[in-house]
Amino acid sequence: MSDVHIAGTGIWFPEDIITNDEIVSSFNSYVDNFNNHNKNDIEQGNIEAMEYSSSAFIEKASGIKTRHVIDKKNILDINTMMPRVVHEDESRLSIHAKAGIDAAKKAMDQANVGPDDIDGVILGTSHAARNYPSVAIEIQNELGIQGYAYDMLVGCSSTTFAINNAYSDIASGLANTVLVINPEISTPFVNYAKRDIHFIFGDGCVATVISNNKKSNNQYKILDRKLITKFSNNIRSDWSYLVRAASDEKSIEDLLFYQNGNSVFKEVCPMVAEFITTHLKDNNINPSEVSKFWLHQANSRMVNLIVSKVIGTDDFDTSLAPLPIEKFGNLASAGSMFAFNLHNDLEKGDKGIICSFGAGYSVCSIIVEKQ
Ligand code: CO8
Repeated sequence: MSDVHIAGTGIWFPEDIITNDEIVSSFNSYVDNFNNHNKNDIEQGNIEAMEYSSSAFIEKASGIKTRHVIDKKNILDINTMMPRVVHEDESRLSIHAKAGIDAAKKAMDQANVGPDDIDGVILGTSHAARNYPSVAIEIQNELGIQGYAYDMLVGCSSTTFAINNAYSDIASGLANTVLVINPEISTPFVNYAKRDIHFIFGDGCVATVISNNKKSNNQYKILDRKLITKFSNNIRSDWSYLVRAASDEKSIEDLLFYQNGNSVFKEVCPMVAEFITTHLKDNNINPSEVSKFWLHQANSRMVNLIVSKVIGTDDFDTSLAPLPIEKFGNLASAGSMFAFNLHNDLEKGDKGIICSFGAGYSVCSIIVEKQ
């Protein structure tokens, strides 16, 4: 079998930026409104008063300083508290396709491939913009790519699981080059009135060309992949086509993203640290030989804790585990490959590890070597 490479990557993110102070100021105005409006009920003990959020908490707990979003104005407006979009329909490109095409073109340029070189398109995301037709097929059509295309959903591991599928397709002889696209437009699904969630997510998209052809000057050979899933209710989204037919009462807010962040933190960190350690050991790679850890960007403390467990010390240079979360927030499954795209200046022969973790739970690590 010929070697399979990451041949190029590209990212897209919206121009609008929200700082912690801005998101906190909006949230706290909502809290004032809520508490004033419900003053009597709060005093009588029927309703709990809402508490303020704080920039200091957000930066300390998550590492996030800013996030790029599709619609700053409406997210910060306490009368909307969500971005405004239009319904998907056949008159225009879908929001995921627009982001995906932009990132895909950059990845194809970097990989030095054109539409004729690509045999398949795999789109992985945490939230489908619609049920069908597949957005991957829409992008395939726009870019003039032949072959096959499909969408897949694996929460925060959608990107790495999609890269894994691309690898398998190439290794099995089904394809030579596959374009993987991961749009994560998360902000429409964030409850901006929830104190423990309102600051976490940003919008963005990453695309990756996986290939057995050697056309790129910046290739990373995929040495090995490892995947695991373990069921957990700690990160959930219950929104689906079944909502229309459900006979029990739930509000839209009940169906949005929710999590038990503290349990996720406690359960996932040791799980991922052990997973990466075992994966490296299985490949006879000492953790000290890893030049870069491109990890899922859920929380900077999680990234640093996982890396310190794997390498056996918390005394390491911050460049070892890049943290685009500081600027972009949590980009759901796109985070690890955003980190890769922005920080992949390794020397020939250097090794690195890409690892996602999140809803499911789902974990995937990919060991790569710079060519
Ligand atoms: N401001 C001030 N104080 C706050 C705030 C706030 N905004 N929020 C909570 N607090 C308070 C709490 O009330 C609590 O107070 P007390 O001690 O009095 O009870 C205190 O701060 C500590 O709260 P926590 O224990 O909850 O705080 P943590 O230190 O655990 O930090 C985090 C919270 C940042 C959420 C952290 O737990 C975390 O990042 N956990 C990991 C979560 C994670 O990795 N989730 C994965 C999600 S992404 C994914 O899998 C894909 C989903 C698909 C995308 C969805 C898009 C919508």
